[in-house]
Amino acid sequence: MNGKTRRHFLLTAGAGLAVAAASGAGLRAALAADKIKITDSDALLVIDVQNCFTPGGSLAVKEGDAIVPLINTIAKSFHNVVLTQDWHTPDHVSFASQHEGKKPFETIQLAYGTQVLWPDHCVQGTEGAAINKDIDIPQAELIIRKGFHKDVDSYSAFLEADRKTETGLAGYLKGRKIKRVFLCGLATDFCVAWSALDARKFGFQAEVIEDACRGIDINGSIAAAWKQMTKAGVKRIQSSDLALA
Ligand code: VGL
Ligand code: ZN
Repeated sequence: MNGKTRRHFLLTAGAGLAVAAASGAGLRAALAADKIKITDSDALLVIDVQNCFTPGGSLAVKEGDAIVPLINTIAKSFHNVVLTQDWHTPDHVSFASQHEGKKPFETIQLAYGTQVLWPDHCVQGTEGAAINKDIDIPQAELIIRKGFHKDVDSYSAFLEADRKTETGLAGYLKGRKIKRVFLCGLATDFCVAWSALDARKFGFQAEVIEDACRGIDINGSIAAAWKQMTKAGVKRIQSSDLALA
């Protein structure tokens, strides 16, 4: 082998080794090393996966039920899981039916700011407010209900729409030494986004699992929500970014 041929042989052999190392078990290990590992100081927040928000419900989110199997799979890797339930009085201020001449998806001004008006949904104790029957997360340790004050809405699982009244979730998570929350559920542009933004406000790391959420999308509200979340330091991830059990 002359010098030139030998150098060519070494380069070729070297490239072959690199390919071998990057395939099969080696590749799987290399990719797994990059994935997000879930620990006991993490919690999964499963936001509002309720009958009213899934197809057939009064405020149905497109494909709202399609995320249920994925949420169940993701939840298996978490020790700490909190579910939320939108939980309104029958005469709730966020219902268009309570405002003469107003239709769903119009807005009104309330003392705490602009309120979108919705079809009646998630009324306390009704079938529409129940968690989707296919959600299978037996280890879930807390169900936090929100929006139960007649005159105040609460998209956020942390803070009501007056931006003052706490639901108690931040205190609970701090008491449990949780540092980071992962969010999934409904709807990306309302309850998921507001909860993720408030998680940051209360000092938690927050990561939204995009493919485990679905949105309502009123006049570009999904894109606007992502923009706001990114600005606030909320990470936008996919379920494939997680090191799942
Ligand atoms: C929600 C609108 C009204 C949500 C709740 O869960 O995103 N959206 N109430
Ligand atoms: Zn609501």
